[in-house]
Amino acid sequence: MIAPRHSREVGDALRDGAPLVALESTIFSHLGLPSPANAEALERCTGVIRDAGAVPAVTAVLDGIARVGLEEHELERILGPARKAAERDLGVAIAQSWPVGATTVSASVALAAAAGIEVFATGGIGGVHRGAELSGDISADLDALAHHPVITVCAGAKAFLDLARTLEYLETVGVPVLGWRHDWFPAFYTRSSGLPVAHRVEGPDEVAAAFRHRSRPSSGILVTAPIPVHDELDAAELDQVLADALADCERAGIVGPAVTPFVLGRIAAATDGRSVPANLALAEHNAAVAAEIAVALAGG
Ligand code: PSU
Ligand code: MN
Repeated sequence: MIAPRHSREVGDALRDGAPLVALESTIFSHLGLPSPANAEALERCTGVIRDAGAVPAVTAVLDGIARVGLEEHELERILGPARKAAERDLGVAIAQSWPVGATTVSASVALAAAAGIEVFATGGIGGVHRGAELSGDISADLDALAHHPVITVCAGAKAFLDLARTLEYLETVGVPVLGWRHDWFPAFYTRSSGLPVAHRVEGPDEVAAAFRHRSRPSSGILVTAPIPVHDELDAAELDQVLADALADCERAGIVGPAVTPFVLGRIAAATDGRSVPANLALAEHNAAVAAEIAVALAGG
């Protein structure tokens, strides 16, 4: 069993029952965002969690040790080169003493659960890939949401995935999808994918209550918070960018865990960095929503 090491601050918060929000590290590494936007994203996400009265807990593997909460001077290590670590890779990253393992959503919810943290914020989750009926490519994020008692707050998933099948998968494995003051599953850069979410919620108390009364103690909940209105990008323009990125991926013969970082890189390049402010805004917004939920959970 994995027993992550806490930072001093996270250990204190856990002992005191103070609100905590876990964060992944892939989004802040070169695999998720270009520099220096990745550092800004980390600063804004941790800052907004603190402003709301909660404690941020960045997950990672550093020098072969699984971590929940990093000390201030360690944060810069996740901004540089890192190896992508999904949940199944955690044991290997420890066994092989990886210098920097950047945790994905699946690894982060696993570490959060192991530490006893119930709320996690990210940008977008992985999902069922387009063409998965042939490739079988379904992100381990979805299985992890179903198997760890953690509330994940995201801005939906990027539309290079098959969002309809992603929602079907979540229904099958029993993960409730709660739209944060919104009726539609968001598509990351845009507020609505055109696909309805199972339920709409109006605030943190409703999410906290739905979590407390879930039927399976070991499973999680997905909260989808759309990108703020003034940060939303143009859907038609994005469709072309996503189609080109997927075609490049196929031509390059990229498969497996390399697919998502490759496609993310092509999208960033094709939008000439214009997608980056939107990405930062939604990540910060999700962290703020997660902190509100963590505060509600701690107070109830
Ligand atoms: N989608 C994004 N940005 C990201 C990721 C996904 O818009 O940074 C990262 C997250 O860490 C997510 C992972 O958990 O990619 C999913 O990878 P895969 O599709 O290989 O499961
Ligand atoms: Mn995959």
